[in-house]
Amino acid sequence: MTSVIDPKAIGKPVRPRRHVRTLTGYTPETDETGKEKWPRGDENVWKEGSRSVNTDVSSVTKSIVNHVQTSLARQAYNLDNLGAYQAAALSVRDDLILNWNETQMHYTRKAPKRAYYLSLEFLMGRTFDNALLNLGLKDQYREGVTKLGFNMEDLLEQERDAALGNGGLGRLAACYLDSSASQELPVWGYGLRYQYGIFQQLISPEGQQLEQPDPWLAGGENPWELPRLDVSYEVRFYGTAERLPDGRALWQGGQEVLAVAYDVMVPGCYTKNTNNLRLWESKPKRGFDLNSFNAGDYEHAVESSNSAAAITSVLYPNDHTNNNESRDRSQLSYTHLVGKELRLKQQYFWTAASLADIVRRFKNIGKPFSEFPDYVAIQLNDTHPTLAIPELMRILIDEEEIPWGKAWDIVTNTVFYTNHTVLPEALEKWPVPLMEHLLPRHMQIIYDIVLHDEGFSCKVHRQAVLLKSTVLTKSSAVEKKFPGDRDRLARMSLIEEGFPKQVRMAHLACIGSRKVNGVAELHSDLVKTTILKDFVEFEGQSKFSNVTNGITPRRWLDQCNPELSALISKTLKVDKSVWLKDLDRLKGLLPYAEDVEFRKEWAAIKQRNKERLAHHVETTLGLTVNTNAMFDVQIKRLHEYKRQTLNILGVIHRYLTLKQMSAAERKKVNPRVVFFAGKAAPGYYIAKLTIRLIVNAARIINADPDTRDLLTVYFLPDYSVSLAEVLIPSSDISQHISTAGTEASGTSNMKFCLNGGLLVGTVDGANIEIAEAVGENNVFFFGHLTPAVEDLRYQHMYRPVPVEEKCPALAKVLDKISGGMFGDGGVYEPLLNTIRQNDYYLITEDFDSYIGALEMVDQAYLDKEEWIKKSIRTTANMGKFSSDRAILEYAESFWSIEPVKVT
Ligand code: NBG
Repeated sequence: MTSVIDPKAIGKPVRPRRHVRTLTGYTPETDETGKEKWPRGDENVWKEGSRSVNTDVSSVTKSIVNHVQTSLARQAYNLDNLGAYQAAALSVRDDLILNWNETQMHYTRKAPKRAYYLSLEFLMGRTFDNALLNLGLKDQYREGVTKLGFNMEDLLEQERDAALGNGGLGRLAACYLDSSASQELPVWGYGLRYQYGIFQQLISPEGQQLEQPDPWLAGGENPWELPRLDVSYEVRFYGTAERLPDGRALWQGGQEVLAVAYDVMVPGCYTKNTNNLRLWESKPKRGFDLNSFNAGDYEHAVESSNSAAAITSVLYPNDHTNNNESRDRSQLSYTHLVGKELRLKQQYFWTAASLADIVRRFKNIGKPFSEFPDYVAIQLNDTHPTLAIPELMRILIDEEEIPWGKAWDIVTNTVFYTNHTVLPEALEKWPVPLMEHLLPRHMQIIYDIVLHDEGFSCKVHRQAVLLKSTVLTKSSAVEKKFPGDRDRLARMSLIEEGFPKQVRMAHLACIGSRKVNGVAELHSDLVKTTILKDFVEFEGQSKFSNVTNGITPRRWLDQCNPELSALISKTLKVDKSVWLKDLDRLKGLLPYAEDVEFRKEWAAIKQRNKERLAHHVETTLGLTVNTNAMFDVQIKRLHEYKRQTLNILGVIHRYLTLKQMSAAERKKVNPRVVFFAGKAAPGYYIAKLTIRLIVNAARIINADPDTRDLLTVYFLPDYSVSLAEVLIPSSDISQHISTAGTEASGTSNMKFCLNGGLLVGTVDGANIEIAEAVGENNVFFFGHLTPAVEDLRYQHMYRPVPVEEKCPALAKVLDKISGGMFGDGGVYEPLLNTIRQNDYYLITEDFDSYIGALEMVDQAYLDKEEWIKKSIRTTANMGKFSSDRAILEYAESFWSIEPVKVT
């Protein structure tokens, strides 16, 4: 016996651990006759021991009480609402796990082609209610919880939102997961398990936005996830990449961290299919750096472990602005230096872990890599996961020893790219020196794509490989098609010249993908005619298409507006399990627009939803809301292009107009309550000033006895999915008023219309398709159209006309603000100057027609019966905007996957 331990072995497992799979992945072996063998022990004992989903009230209560006793170690004596929520959630979790387990087993057995949705953001919101509705167990749980002496609504309020996203892009990803499971499609999501989601927003007494971290996991265990500590991969950063003569490279050294999986169960609606969202958490490879530890350098030892853990610690708030004035100077250095590297690290960490997992699962099927695209489709949600392209190349070439041309074929038949913005400032670019430092091998691969064939033509590349020529002229394929067109070569290059040079991620995503799509018709056209125009000319139209976004009617109607959902089921005489998955059935409501009784019920539900919102505002902010007024809502991220500024300037204009009216005139005015909610990126100075203006304008306007019955304004802090669920069903109108051509799609517009709120908007994004679907007479459009925007901007630059001349009504509003009507006018000057000078977002151009549209809204609202008819017709025609339709388009036209029903 020896007592010596080799220091090199410390921290390493005694025996090398194979990747051990628990819960999923095993499929039964068969005997000679083909009959499945029971893997171990007595089959009957196992079967007697297993349980199925709780479906009756008494098994529900039993399971909740069990969790109170054992999981929580509490009793009826010391159980509060939070404890009761936790016990009930754990009970639902048990049910979800049963379905999830069966689903994963079923998919593994069937080995169908699967799709993977890579998204840096999943804005899931709360899970409890959604899970109950999808399982069809809401009533049983409500009854059970009541029997145990609790109130279901109170328990639902205990859950914290999972806010792992910024806005539309992240919420879209969540809707798509719901639809994939509901449509029984074998789709997995891959994302990051941030310790901190999007920041919490507070508003100071002066009206300033303050940010506070969102430690959403701090409350203890999150019942909606399964830690899978056995599923982990090593991910490398930095180091050196040495090219080998055979075309491979050896990437070594640098930092290695561990990616550990957490699985989030995604239940489909009225089906057993329960899909998976796998979120990665970063951990140090060993507890900490043992060399430093042994040398007594504890600080260094802990530092390196902290740096690994930091990778998934926080979600980045998106802060793209089109000029430096908009940005807080103090944030410039921070976001640009430290933040940039960490963000790139996040992106690589997540794509590398996800690909390692996808490749492992594919290898388990035992097929050759040439068939990879027959089993795997990878959807890039925007450019954030674009590194998946060089990473898959790296795996195929360096690890699987597949030649370049074949590898490129595999990649370009597997990957699909969705673009979510054409705003130039939001297109991702990474400095070449940073990429070279952090990901030396990937930079080599990107250069290889540029050098050998610019990635545009495998044929050219194969020739290069055959001829063993290492250097083909840069962009040879493009050069061949467009000889002498140097500008085009420069425009299309993956590398943008400059100091420093930058990698253009949208170009890489485009050439490495099989299909590229935008998210609404207008947006997809703009993608093809602006940012990717050269690529369309080079590769042809067929690679580029449109999939208009969609929303899940489960959360955005049934869950947030249960009374309306019940009325629809009663009226259509079909169970909600049917129409919620076949949303075109809403068309059946159209004839009822003519039915007085139905209209009464419809209006009464809207009224109760307004009261619910008023109650929420009262209990959270202590403010009283006039529920007899029209509710006018704008909720979205604060951004200049979304023009919350236009809205608040319109509100002030309305206020000034009211002030000038006689008492008799005021009597004829339609009372209005305006709600705003949304977060500004912490470093986005101009957007934060807009919040400040809204809050201070609200303070003055709401206190004015002359007008307060007719106009009040609220800024509801800390916008979230859960807040949206209360706001959306209550709206009479909602505002989607981006400068034409800037909002790729918008998805809250769909949610409002589905709930019978009418839309005020510009001819932009999905507004256009909504108007087509519901009828233009049911929406209130205004403003310049996309083709006019560039010319107007040019005029602003070179032939500016003063606001006083162009738009006197607006000039008056701006003067009042400068003059101090809402507190020190000087504070707002930088915001007002963006309008007075340059006016990039065309507020001076659209103001008059915006006010005109709001007047039309007032007119239309006078005729209440006609208004309700519009509301009913709007809901009835929203079938197209179900995320089920959208996900089926992706499944059929892009991924070529089919439903795999779990029976
Ligand atoms: C956003 C667009 C929205 C769109 C969502 C979802 C990004 C980069 N884009 O208009 O601004 O609805 O994506 O597609 O977040």
